[in-house]
Amino acid sequence: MLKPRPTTTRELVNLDGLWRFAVADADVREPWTGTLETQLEAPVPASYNDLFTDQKIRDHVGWVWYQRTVRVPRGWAGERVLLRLDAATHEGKVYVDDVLVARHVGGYTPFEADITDHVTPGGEFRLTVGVNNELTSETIPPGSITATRDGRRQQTYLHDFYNYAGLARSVWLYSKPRRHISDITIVTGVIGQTGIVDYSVTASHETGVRVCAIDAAGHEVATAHGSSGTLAIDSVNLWQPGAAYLYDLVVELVEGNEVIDSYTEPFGVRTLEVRGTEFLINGKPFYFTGFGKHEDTAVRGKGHDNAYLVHDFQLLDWVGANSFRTSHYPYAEEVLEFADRHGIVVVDETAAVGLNLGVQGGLTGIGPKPTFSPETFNHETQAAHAQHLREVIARDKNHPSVVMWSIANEPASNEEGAREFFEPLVKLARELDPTRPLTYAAVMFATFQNDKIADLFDVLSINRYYGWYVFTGDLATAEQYLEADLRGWVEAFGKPVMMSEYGADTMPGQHSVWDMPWSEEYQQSYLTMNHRVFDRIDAFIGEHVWNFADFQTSNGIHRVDGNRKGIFTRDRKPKAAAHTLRARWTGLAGTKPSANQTAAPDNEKTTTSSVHALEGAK
Ligand code: GCB
Repeated sequence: MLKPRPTTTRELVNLDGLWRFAVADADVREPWTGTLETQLEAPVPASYNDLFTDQKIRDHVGWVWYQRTVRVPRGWAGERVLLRLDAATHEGKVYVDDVLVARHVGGYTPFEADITDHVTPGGEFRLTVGVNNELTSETIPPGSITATRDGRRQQTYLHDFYNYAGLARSVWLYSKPRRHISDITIVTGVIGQTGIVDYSVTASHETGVRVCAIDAAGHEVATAHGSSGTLAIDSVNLWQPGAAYLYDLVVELVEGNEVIDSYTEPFGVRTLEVRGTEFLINGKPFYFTGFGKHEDTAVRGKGHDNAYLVHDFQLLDWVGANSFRTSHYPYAEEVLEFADRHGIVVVDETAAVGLNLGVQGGLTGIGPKPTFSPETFNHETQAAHAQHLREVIARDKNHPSVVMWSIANEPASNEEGAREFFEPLVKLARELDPTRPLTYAAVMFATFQNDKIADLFDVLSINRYYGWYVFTGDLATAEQYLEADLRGWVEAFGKPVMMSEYGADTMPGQHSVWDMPWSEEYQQSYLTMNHRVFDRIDAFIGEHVWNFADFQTSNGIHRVDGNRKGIFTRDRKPKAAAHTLRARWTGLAGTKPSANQTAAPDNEKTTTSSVHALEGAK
């Protein structure tokens, strides 16, 4: 699915700003008509939950309405006019005046409506978007709705991050020609010094297709004709982690000398391969350093924010991270474009978080109900997961920064039915994108002995909290269990293994000379213990700390104003552990750390706590 862009044949109007906003009553009018009678306004993009002081809005379960007036540029006569919503979390209904023009389920992927027949160039229309935040067993992520004794509806879900909702990403109005380019797929390879670019273009009508690759200096470096084919770029500049290089693919639909439609898709030339226990980018073993992140900031919730985007990437660079996972849903496209331009490697995760009823089932990880059954997560859930996978891959397939798909976080891969649920999804993902390795993040209860799906995947991503949720405060025991666990996966499957989550909640300003959970020193010691283990395992290909920053969660006795496992606070101040990571990661350039590489960078201020960490914390 192409991102709307202005080109010589297409125009784009951004509809972000303050929209009229109202929470729907239980007796919501369907279909929606009329002007919203409300005193409230809400910004787009932003989640609506934390904007207002009214708790009823924060806790609302169901529909809310956003509305604004839009004028269609008068020069668009004869063109197709489209609306594009980058996300409506978790379901969106779009009305142009009184007409329903689009409905979409899935809160983290874009959708469009062709509204040409409902609007007049030069004229105005009333745009209303209904957004519903309900999660059920037929949505990804899943959840369920219960009723309180006094009749209020409550949303429960199986992930800890807060269920922010609304229009958290941009809304666009754009034009494209009646005969237009519909999609472009780019797959790259390298032979010697030559970049090989396979492209395929789909269009609304059959016409001539001309493509041209332009380098970063604006020079044409290769051209071809036809709706699919191969371009060869001599002396190619590779897209590399930490050293991004992007080309533009300019695609034109042509008839004689006339250009009917034109679209420019940036791309990078790079290769990916899993060989034995190595993850190769451009033929070189790559070691992941970085984080699981969240789209989460105060007040905006999951609203995309370019200031935080820039600052977060600055902090990734400062701390020596080369990568992150889009835990636990695909992030705004602006994030991936930024990663493309700045050479940060991305593990792109679907929103399939919480397909696991065992997480609430105590230490056994087996819940009171089986996760996969006709009454719990079933064919409908699987169909929603498949549809989501199609949308994520369609949106993100051309990003060079995306090196792997993570198709779920912590599913009940240890339970009966997991293989039947996931095998068709793995097959689908491989059909949709044969070029990228696949992974999923394995929950603590899924061990190398009882996991039923690991062999289907290319990379084993392991979430483990030894020293936090188990053996709390006892890092010596934690170290032994962690090592045995990781070695078990390596030996059982012979695949590359990475740590996709390890972390400890930490209150900034809490200090201790002992191994005291929640203190800044404990977070450092906990990480250092994990790193000792990682460095002893050859098949180990990377470490993603949980989490980049503190983030908001649903109410729960484990959390004080959110999950505090951030290396940075929610407002992006470093905790002491940030210095520990910086000392380990800086200068690695994608190579595996070894014991003698853990010296502090020259410009690091040596704090008591960083000395403590560097000495091995014991
Ligand atoms: C996990 C989940 C993540 C949680 C984390 C935690 O295993 O994947 O979403 O936030 O644990 O901190 O408990």
